[in-house]
Amino acid sequence: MSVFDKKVGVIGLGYIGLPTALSLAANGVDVTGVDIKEETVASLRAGKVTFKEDGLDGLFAAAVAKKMTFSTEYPVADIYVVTMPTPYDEMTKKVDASFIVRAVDSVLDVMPKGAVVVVESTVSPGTIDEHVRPLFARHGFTLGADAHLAHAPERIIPGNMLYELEHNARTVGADEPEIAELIRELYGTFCKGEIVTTDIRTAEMTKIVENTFRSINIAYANELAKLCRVKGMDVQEVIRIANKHPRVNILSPGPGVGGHCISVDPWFLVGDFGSLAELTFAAVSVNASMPEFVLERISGIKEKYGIKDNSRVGLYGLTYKEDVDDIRESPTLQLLDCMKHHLASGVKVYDPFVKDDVCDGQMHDFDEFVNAVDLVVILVGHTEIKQRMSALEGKTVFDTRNVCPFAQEKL
Ligand code: SAJ
Repeated sequence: MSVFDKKVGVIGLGYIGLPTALSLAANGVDVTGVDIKEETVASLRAGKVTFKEDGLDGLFAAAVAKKMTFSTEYPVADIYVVTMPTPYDEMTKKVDASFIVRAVDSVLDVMPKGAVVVVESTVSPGTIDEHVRPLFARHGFTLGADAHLAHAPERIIPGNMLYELEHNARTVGADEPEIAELIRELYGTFCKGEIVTTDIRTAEMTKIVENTFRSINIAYANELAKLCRVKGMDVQEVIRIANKHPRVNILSPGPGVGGHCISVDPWFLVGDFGSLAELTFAAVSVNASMPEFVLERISGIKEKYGIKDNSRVGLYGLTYKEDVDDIRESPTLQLLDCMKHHLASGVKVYDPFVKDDVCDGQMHDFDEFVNAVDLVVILVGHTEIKQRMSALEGKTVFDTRNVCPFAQEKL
């Protein structure tokens, strides 16, 4: 039997689950997308995708033209792909597996014998053994006999998700080689990249390692920004030149690290391995210190340019990075938090992607925002600001993203 004869349930229709479900369906797999949020399912049933991403509307149309349904109920299926969020516990820094556990529990309530559960969510190494595996026995299943388990962590980057979904290499971890093959075939319906198979624990670890590697690289860039500031050097120029070396590739400094991956996953290593994860801890600490560093810079710049009132300071950008509408763990929100602690609130905030009011001082019109302030702090390099940069001429600009050619102040 091929995967085209199987029924697939994708559990959780968020940033990862929705594009994955749609890609499977658009390529001929019989998919039911499940989300417990009624408004998500209602919106998708009404033909409206739930977040912005290049190409998502087209993929949605291609999927619903084939075998794609949406439901709040867990279906009877042959393969379940679980794409639930995995936050970390603020106190212990360990992964919070409760969303996955609840989802797999609900799957096991309806799952027929012989089905496969694929955890796609990012988890720290050992999470599946500790939290997911025991659930099967509790529901009367024997793994490797009448139920199967796999881990296929996603790798797609918001902003370029659909391209990466199709072209990135992937990892599939499973206990049994034939299950690894089946899941490789499933992802192979839309993924043209190499699909590597391994065991579950290695798959868990590689995903965390990938995001930690990026976090450490960004932390190095951020540390360099601080060092260069002390010596009055331009960090961008230093990195640009250093990166001409064939074996050097330093990422860009910024106002902090946000999103639900790079800012979260490295903490799992810190939570699980303590002082053994010394370098990782140093890196996440440097990244976490950036909003405070930006706040100090803003104070200095206000003094230098005689800007007395915070209400004349405008923060451009609220999302965690450019051209996405996701504000989770966003550096701007972290900065606003720091400002509150320092009783330095009152600033204006604008982001073209954030239509709801999510913070004090938020404005919804670009021109009104620019006209209302003297100092513009660019915190996100959206295409919008790059295209409308001339509107900032005559203002004091503090550019934390290296997008404004005439900024008086840089990171
Ligand atoms: N950032 C910098 N400097 C840089 C690059 C990024 O400050 O040079 C900041 C961004 O502005 C943002 C944060 O880091 O605030 C994270 O953004 P990102 O673009 O680095 O990564 P994510 O979180 O959007 O996606 C990452 C990707 N992981 C890697 O590149 C190793 C993606 O492939 C993963 O699928 C995703 O995490 C995930 O879901 O785990």
